[in-house]
Amino acid sequence: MFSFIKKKLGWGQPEKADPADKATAPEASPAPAPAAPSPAAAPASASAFGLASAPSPVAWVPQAQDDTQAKPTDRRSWLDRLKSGLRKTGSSIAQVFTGTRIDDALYEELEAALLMADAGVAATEHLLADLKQRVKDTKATDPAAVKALLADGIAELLKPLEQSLQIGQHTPTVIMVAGVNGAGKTTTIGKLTRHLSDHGAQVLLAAADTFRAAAREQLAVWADRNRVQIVSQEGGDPAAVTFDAVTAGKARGCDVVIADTAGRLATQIHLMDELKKVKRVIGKAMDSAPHEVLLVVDGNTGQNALTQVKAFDDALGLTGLVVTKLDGTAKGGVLAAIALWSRQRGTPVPVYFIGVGEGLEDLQTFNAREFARALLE
Ligand SMILES: Nc1nc2c(ncn2[C@@H]2O[C@H](COP(=O)(O)OP(=O)(O)OP(=O)(O)O)[C@@H](O)[C@H]2O)c(=O)[nH]1
Ligand SMILES: [Mg+2]
Repeated sequence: MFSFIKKKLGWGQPEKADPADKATAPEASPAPAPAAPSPAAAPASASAFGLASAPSPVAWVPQAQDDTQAKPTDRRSWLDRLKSGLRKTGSSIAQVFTGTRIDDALYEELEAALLMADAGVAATEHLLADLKQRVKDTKATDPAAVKALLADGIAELLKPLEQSLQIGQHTPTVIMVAGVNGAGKTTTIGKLTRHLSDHGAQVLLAAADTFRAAAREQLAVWADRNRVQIVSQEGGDPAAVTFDAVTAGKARGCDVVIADTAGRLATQIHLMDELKKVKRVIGKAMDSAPHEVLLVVDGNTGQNALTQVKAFDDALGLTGLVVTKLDGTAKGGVLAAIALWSRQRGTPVPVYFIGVGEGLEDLQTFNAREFARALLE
């Protein structure tokens, strides 16, 4: 799920054996978190990361492509949910290939199906042109073969989005999380925190959504469940809370600081300015930070997801995405649109995780090939 820069002791080891815990929702955590971190809990120093001696990243959590022995069942059932989520839409790209001929009618139907699946005009045109070229090159003659070529084309387009979140290059690694209201920011942070702390990382959460009291409480619940530290202030300023959290994270030698921010629309200028200020202030608290600026997007929002990505990128310079709720009515094609936009941007904005439900195990790494297949089933 993540790549961690190898730490001298304990890191890079397989996931802790606690299958029952993983299979259930986070309520399973036995003990409550300390309200405030004690100095005694102070942790690994920055020197604990052997960057110079161990420069290669170590993947910890099962990934479909390189860790098939650990928890294959989890990954499979998750993939089934992704498939059934995408199937729900009835966008039926697969339907296009049930005939016997490859002709203009097939390409027209495919164009309509891709547009219906939220791929957008540009990515649809790109995929059609790419497919025609592949058909020509391979001299494919039946629709089933053409469908496989389309899967190749989609996987190739999506491939640059498939990257691991890197943790451990900085102490702490500071991650700022943004997105529109209800996209799944806080839930994603909770799931991520659980995975990180399960692997021995010391996490500190910044409750920078000071807009609603309930938001602070929601994050505190996740901190409790995961037994990690949290910095929050009643009615505080989001930038001030984040500054305090990063400063505390540095002083306590935390591995990761994650800042939860309030949901907002990119069109709300003053709220976007507030977010920019949070980012600036993180940089004041720690020179190289934030190391990641993640946008959480709800996969159900279709082409609007691309609009959000562009707008938040303009304001903040995104380093990664989390696409949630692909178990709902999401059509998935928007990832092709994001991939094409990423290509034009020069540097891709990777999709670190995708979410297919509310449970812990429902946040998984993005795999381009799996996703392409799921889209065409
Ligand atoms: N079905 C499904 N629900 C999800 C997923 N991710 C999050 N949710 C749900 O979406 C709802 C909103 O999630 P939050 O994490 O509170 O969203 P948020 O972006 O923090 O919301 P605000 O802070 O209000 O902007 C919750 O009910 C979550 O359980 C997912 O992948 N699938
Ligand atoms: Mg929230």
